[in-house]
Amino acid sequence: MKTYSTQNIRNVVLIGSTKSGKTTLSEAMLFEGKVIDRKGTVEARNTVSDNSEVEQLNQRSIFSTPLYTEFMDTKFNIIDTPGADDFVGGAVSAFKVCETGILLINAQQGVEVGSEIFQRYAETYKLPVICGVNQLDGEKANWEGTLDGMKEAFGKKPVIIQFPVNPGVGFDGFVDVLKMKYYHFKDDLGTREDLEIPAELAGRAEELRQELIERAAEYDDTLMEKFFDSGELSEDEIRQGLGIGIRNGDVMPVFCLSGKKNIGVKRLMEFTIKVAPAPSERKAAVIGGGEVACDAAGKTSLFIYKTAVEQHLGEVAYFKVMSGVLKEGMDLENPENGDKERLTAIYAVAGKKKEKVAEMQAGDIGCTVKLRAAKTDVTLAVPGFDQSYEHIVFPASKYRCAIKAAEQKDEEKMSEALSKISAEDPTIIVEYHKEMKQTILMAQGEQHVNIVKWRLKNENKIDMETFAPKISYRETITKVAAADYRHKKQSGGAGQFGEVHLLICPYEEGVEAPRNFKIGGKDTVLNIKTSESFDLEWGGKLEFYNCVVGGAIDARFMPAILKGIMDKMNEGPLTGSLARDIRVYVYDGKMHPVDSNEISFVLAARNAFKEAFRNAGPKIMEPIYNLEVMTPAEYMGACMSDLQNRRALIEGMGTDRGFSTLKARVPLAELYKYSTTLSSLTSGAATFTMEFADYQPVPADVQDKLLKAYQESETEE
Ligand SMILES: Nc1nc2c(ncn2[C@@H]2O[C@H](COP(=O)(O)OP(=O)(O)O)[C@@H](O)[C@H]2O)c(=O)[nH]1
Ligand SMILES: [Mg+2]
Repeated sequence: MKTYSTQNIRNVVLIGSTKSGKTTLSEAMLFEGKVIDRKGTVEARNTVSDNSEVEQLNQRSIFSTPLYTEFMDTKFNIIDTPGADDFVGGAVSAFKVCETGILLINAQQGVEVGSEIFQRYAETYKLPVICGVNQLDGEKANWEGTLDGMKEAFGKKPVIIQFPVNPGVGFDGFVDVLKMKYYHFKDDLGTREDLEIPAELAGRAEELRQELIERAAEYDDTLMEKFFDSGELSEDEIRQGLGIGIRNGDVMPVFCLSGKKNIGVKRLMEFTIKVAPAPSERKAAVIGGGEVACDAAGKTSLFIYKTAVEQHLGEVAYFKVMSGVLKEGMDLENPENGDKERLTAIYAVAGKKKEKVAEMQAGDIGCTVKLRAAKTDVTLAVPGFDQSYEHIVFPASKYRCAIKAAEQKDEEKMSEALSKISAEDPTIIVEYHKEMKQTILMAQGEQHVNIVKWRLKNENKIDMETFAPKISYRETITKVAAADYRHKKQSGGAGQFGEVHLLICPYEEGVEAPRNFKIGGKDTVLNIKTSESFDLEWGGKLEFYNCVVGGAIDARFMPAILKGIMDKMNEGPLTGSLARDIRVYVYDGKMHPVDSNEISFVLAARNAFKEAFRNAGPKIMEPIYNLEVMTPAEYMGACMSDLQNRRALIEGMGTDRGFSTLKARVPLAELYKYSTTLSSLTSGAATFTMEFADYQPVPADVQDKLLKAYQESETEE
């Protein structure tokens, strides 16, 4: 393969709902560019793109796949992405290295949830979008219906460049109102005749051309003037105007396609090459501010956007050359940590097919193998470059579950396999939760987790079990209570003796420690001699006051008393959860001249604290999350009543980009598998985000249940 210059490279990412035909279209693009001489099909499991075993057996795209084709003297890099929201990580990392998105809409289905979700992502990540209405050859193809849906979902953005002739099984061509031609297809191999527009379609074509010109004029003053003066714009001027609109995200040009029958594929690529942004237009932001131009004259740098373990190759790192020229054998380093890497070989990639090349210019996408440490999201550059590209911002996890290997002996093997999976797919996060003593898997959805299970089973022979994660409850008190405890042991050798009188009350931020109490029916003023304040590791406070008078307990036993209390704070008396927000006053006690020692006071304090806690209106607190749901308006009622069953506190409703939004505070305990439920309630049309807010006491009935469950588990042990 020849070396392509930055001006002759285009990077596009294919997006759209599942089964819109992205993989089939990518195959057609490779065929048009003669990178392959026979087209595979998704059904026959022989496409270039869906080439991993897990994808072929599941008959769907799960990873993003880099491909390329050569067309009009341009290297047209394509990243095919999975359509399901659960596998969105692949698309989001592709957004980092592509300048344009091609959004496919299935004309047999109209605008689908997936189309809207991806359009929303493209907007969020500021990716210019060109739209292909695909599968126009399908039995149920509905052009007008699809267009109506697009206007509803995308507002004014869609601008028609082409309309189909004979949509449905006889689909054999389209009228292009930019070129003012009728393109007719003679076979399924994309053999095209360029014809005059037939008389019966001329009126419609004229009308759409006028609309196109008006829209193209909208984004540039000179074009607008010319349009006012002459009512016309040239083909190049239309492209120029559309180009501006596309870059601003105001225009989404609409093309006609059948990826399966190779109709419209060439025209779409031609337009993309001529009108969509070139890599050289995009500057990439670096950590700490500043930008680097995508210029072959600059210092060499690349960004790894994906890694995968592949058969016969080991770990493959997929990158974009961000600046300069990358040459085979170059020594680069990771500017973030100084790690050195040699790029012994570089390849142009079309799925499994990897073609060795000697160099790649800024803007190109390729891969390398056998890097020592660099993974997804890492910059490599020549020494002295000293800047790292901003990291990919992945959507937050929407699904959390606890996991363990079905066979204890596989535990370590599983954790190794999982760390490989999460290096390939950073939207899989595995963490050990120290407090709950559970391993937690975070992902984009239940399907995403199922694929992880599948891979462990099929690629590593490990069965992984998933279950609801334990909730990190907290315990606190609501009232004042006092308790005394004497620890005494006098059998055999040395005796043990310690007696502690203490009082506890709730801690409130910003309130001074109270001093006046009723202890045993008597008004008492506690005089704080020394006080210690602890910010607990698990959140909240413990304040510890020494109020002992008359030397009833030596100061040297105070640390032991504190330790006894901390023991119980670590394992709350109600359910064994961590306790928080408590003030403890140690105000009296007794020592024995011989038998008193530290352990005696630890035990006395532990028991006194435990008893006081039980009498102080103890409460279990649970983590509350701020939840924000985005849904089409028609599902708002269903989402709302579902949330009410989850003890949610609805905080507000609104609208955002055509969606209804709902904000609520919801206990974490009620959010297990929420993404699955929300998806089935809304046919997959809604999304949500969740974020930890604070701890709140649980309602009485929930507290009773938790207490009972804890008592049962205690007696079992
Ligand atoms: N009729 C018709 N079917 C198509 C077309 N493109 C894809 N398909 C079919 O739609 C299904 C999904 O295609 P695929 O390329 O895997 O879609 P993806 O999920 O977007 O990658 C497969 O059964 C394809 O054969 C098309 O242009 N016309
Ligand atoms: Mg696919």
